[in-house]
Amino acid sequence: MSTKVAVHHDEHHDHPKGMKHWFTTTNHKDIGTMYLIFSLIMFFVGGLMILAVRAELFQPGLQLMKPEFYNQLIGNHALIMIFAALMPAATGFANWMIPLQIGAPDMALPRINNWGFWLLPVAATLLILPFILALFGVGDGGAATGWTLYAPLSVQGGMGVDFAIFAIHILGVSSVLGSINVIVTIFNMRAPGMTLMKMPLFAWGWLITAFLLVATIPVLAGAVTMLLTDRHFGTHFFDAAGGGDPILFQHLFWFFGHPEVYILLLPVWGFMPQILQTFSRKPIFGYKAQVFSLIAIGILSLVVWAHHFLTAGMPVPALLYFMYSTMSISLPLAVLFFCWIANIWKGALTFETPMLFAIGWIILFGIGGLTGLVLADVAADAQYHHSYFVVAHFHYTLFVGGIMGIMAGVYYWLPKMTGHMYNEKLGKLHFWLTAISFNLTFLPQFFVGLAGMPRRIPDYALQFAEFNAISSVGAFILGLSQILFVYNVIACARGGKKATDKVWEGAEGLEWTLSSPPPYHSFSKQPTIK
Ligand code: CU1
Repeated sequence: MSTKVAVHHDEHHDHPKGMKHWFTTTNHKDIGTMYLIFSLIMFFVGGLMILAVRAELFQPGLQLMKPEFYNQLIGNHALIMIFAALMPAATGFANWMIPLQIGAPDMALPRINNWGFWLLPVAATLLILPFILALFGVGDGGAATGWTLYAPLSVQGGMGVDFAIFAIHILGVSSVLGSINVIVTIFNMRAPGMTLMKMPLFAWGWLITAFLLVATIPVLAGAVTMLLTDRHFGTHFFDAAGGGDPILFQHLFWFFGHPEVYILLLPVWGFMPQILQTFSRKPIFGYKAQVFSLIAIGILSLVVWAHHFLTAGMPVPALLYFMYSTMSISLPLAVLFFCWIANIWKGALTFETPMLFAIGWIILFGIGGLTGLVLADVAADAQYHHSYFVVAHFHYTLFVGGIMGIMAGVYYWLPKMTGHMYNEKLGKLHFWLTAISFNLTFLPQFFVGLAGMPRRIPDYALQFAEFNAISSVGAFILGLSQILFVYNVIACARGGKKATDKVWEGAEGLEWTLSSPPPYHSFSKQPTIK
């Protein structure tokens, strides 16, 4: 028996043209595209901020800016990269792919979907506005507290902290709306026969991501609201003199902050196996093992938060608990790594740009994972804490695991989204420049960190000079290389060689999971359930 799944019927509606179209669209592909474009723009805003930081750190001795402004750049770089670049990119893919992968005509809540997106530019404006106001002599610039907004510094900080708090509230509303939409879509809109254990792994990764967001964003919203009332309404939640506790803020923040790391990674872990199987011409290895590992990591990520402040003072049993629970995440994560490697093992490999990014991603993200294991060690962490080693570690996880992963997805799906092929030569050049300059930037940071250089300082001792110079040169090459990416994406969207139905020669219907209905056509056709 064969059941035809509902096809798109957008053509039959009268759509407004121009900007009004984008403000009112409920089409999941349109909204997905807006998320991806927004993400790309903010990637450059956050990138420019950190290039100014790397310019300051090029050599010891203050050169370019006041320490206060330096701190503002560091904190807002992180806020923008996490909330305005990485999360929207993953949400953009969710909008594009989840309905197609599970055989739904659109997302379940299309108008909320539109609203969820348009909250983002508002929040991003709030993050950037204090910098612009400061140019006109109003206020003292953005939050200078780091993205973590730790009390008591953030209680005393300037106007920028209020902007950051309000931006986080709006970003949180946007994320929760998007997450509810993903959960409702997956639970209610799957095509007949598409059971949960047949869903493509990307939908699984996002389902778990959505639950994590719903569980943790309200805690962050509560924490920054308490911060707001401490700042302006005389409460003392985080003020020891008034009976409060500054460490409480760290607990609340990282109860959100640690799962946030997995929120950024789970969607990528979801689609990466699809890329690996396409370019190794082998079905996904260990589908069920991967699903259960994703779930296990999602659950574990909720109970390990205090490893971010092991040195803040905790009873020994708590220290041991947070150490062992953190380390236990490496078990399901290792299962995933072995599945990815087994997927390409003895495959008929070809190395198109998405595959280059995928393989570079496995290797470099592996370094991020292993150095995380090192940091989880309570005894050793006393040495590493607040050093540049931590900065290097989380860029191997978040720049590689997040951004390079997203780039693999962009190159993989771009032909299907635009109907055109991107320039393969430019894509490969972009990969090699990115991978090499990334290592040039962040490998030295492991060494200066181990040698004792603290993070979040605008100046440093003379013995760290060489490694910092190398790191700054690497960062500028890394930044410039991304222009190739933008050029390639825009050129692909505007024209070029037509993409074929199958796009990737080796895919042959293996694009999703073998157990799922393979969509053999372009994305505008729905899969047929046999
Ligand atoms: Cu963490």
